[in-house]
Amino acid sequence: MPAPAVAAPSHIGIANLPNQRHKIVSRKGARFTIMVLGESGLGKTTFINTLFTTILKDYKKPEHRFAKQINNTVEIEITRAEIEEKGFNVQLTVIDTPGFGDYVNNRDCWAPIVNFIDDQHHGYMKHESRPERKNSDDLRVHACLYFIQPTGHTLKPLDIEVMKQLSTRVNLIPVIAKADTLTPSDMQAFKDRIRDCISHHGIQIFQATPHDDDDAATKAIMAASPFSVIGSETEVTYADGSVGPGRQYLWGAAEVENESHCDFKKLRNLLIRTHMHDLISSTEETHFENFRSTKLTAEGRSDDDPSARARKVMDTKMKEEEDALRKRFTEQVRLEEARFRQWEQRLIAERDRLNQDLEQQHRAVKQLEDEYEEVLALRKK
Ligand SMILES: Nc1nc2c(ncn2[C@@H]2O[C@H](COP(=O)(O)OP(=O)(O)O)[C@@H](O)[C@H]2O)c(=O)[nH]1
Ligand SMILES: [Mg+2]
Repeated sequence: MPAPAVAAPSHIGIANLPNQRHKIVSRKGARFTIMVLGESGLGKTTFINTLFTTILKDYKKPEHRFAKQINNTVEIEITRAEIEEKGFNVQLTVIDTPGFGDYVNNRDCWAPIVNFIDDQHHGYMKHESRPERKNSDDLRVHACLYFIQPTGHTLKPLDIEVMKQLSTRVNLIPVIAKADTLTPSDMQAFKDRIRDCISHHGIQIFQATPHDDDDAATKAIMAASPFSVIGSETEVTYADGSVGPGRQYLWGAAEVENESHCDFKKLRNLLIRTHMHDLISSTEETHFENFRSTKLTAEGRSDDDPSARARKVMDTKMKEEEDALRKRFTEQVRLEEARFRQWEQRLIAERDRLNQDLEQQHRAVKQLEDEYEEVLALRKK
């Protein structure tokens, strides 16, 4: 049974972004980065092209594309476009990955991608303390679309493994590829099994929260997850006479932007319209903070880490210097104290000597007085 249709405006816009639950922090606009991931041949590249074509219909600015080597083996392709509405800018970046699962040994085939995601957090963490940092290299992933093969059965062990790795690092959004290859009832049963599998394995996927109690659109969007998508770079005539992206078959067309054919529109609304800000803020507040605290704890422990080792050497050196200083200080105090005691002794001796002097003087005066008295007494006689 197809999910209920959502009453959404007909064109893609980001005008209501500032009306989302929180205000976007930067006046300059936001950076929003989506990554697509999954086995090769599932239609990831086609999906990206479909997404850009349908978004950029309304925008004149040219998109640009470039490839980036993330290690010696993996090359990612980056597509960028600035989308703008009513003076509000979003720099949309989509990262296409080459896909994995083509090799006999798939163990750790996702490692370069997971490392790439971590590297972005790490790069940002290093730049965080520098106010003059350059933002253009920031490729922190706000939404990771994981493409699932439309087998009609359930998730493969490889999917489970990769999704587990991703779910602690990014907002993970599962997507069922090539929705046109399953009948609606098979699709529904497939979705149910995937949902069970995800919760059974404790995989954390992105949960769009409704913006208020009667946010029916968000509820309908989340009810459709995992999102089924159809990708196409060609346009077809829809059953209602309109023209849009789709795949033409003898029996008719699979319509990308038809909500009873697939969830492409719901997914696009979630990403570009209703929950872009939630995806950005949860990346910064939850995933980046998770990364940072794990990283800092690990650095504190690790002896293999060169920076931790350097810090340790530094600590030891500082402690030695401190000890030497304390020793010098104690010695100085001891000498000063001895000097003071000698001085004190000298003062006491001097005082005693003066007191004796004084006593002698007193005695002399007394004697003179006595003699004087005697003389006076003699004279009176
Ligand atoms: N039936 C069907 N085929 C698709 C769909 N999306 C892409 N394809 C086809 O699948 C093949 C692989 O697509 P591609 O985008 O290169 O897959 P990627 O390796 O995941 O990037 C191409 O022949 C596409 O035309 C879809 O939604 N339905
Ligand atoms: Mg591709």
